[in-house]
Amino acid sequence: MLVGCQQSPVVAGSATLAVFGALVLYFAEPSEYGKHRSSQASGGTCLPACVAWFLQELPSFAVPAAVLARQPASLFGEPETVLLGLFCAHYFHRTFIYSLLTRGRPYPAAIAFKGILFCIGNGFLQAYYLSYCAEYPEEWYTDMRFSLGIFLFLLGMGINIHSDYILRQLRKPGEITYRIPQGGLFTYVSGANFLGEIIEWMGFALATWSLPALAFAFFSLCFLGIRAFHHHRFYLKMFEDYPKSRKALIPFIF
Ligand code: NDX
Repeated sequence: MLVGCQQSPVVAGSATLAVFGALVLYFAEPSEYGKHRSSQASGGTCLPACVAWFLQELPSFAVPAAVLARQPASLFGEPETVLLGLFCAHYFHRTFIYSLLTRGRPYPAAIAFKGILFCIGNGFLQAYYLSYCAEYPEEWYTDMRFSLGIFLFLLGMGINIHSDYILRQLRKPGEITYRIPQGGLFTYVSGANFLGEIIEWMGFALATWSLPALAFAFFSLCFLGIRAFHHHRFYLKMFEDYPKSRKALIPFIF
């Protein structure tokens, strides 16, 4: 079946993502999982972290991968499919590697459920746009936006994976204690993994030059930026010897 591009769902989906980002900034409340799960919320049903992250992130991989698999073979190697492939690669790692390695505390089922809905929506939006709406000129691979965007995407992904690795090493399997992260970009900021992920999605927005990717980068900046700030505040409260020069998200600045 041939699917054509409908601009209105693309604009509506992107606007919804941006509004979600703005709401996160407006309410500025910590998302109640991990170190910000309040004791009042502790009665709710929880899932093992690996199960929750696997289920939550799976749609972000499966939906675009299914759309990609339906593309005609003639489009393989074109910028649209390569860029969608990169999106799938990020979520392949998050779903099948990060989830299975995590040493996180049990995760609230209600948040995992909302996360699943979010990942279905975002996965579909990015996949639909890149598969049915995006049109790139032949010289896109040599365009500065593509080159710089891919560089930032890979740099951010490297920072994100390395920082999540540092966090994982702070615990033995089965432990749920918090320690001060050291090394890598944690030397400069409390939210090093978040900084990496934000750089990654900004790079993706640049390389795709698309409204949905820009909206997702904006959402990630709001959601992860505020989370980095909440983590920083948590560390300052919890550890008297927390490094004074360390910032929340942006080295030397904030
Ligand atoms: N999942 C993105 N809002 C979210 C799930 C929740 O991938 O309705 C956004 C994502 C969703 C959210 C998602 C979207 C908004 C939702 C929300 C639920 C409600 C909300 C839908 C989809 C909503 C409105 C109303 C606006 C619509 O025990 P623990 O877990 O704390 O252990 C941690 C451990 N750790 C330490 N261990 C020892 N010592 C320490 N000091 C430690 N500090 C941390 O490390 C974890 O096991 C692990 C990482 O913890 P943390 O807190 O640093 O990262 P986390 O937030 O768990 O994220 C993990 C990775 C990370 O790489 C991050 O960049 C990426 O996932 N991520 C996370 C969230 C969103 C996102 C990416 C994105 O927007 N791109």
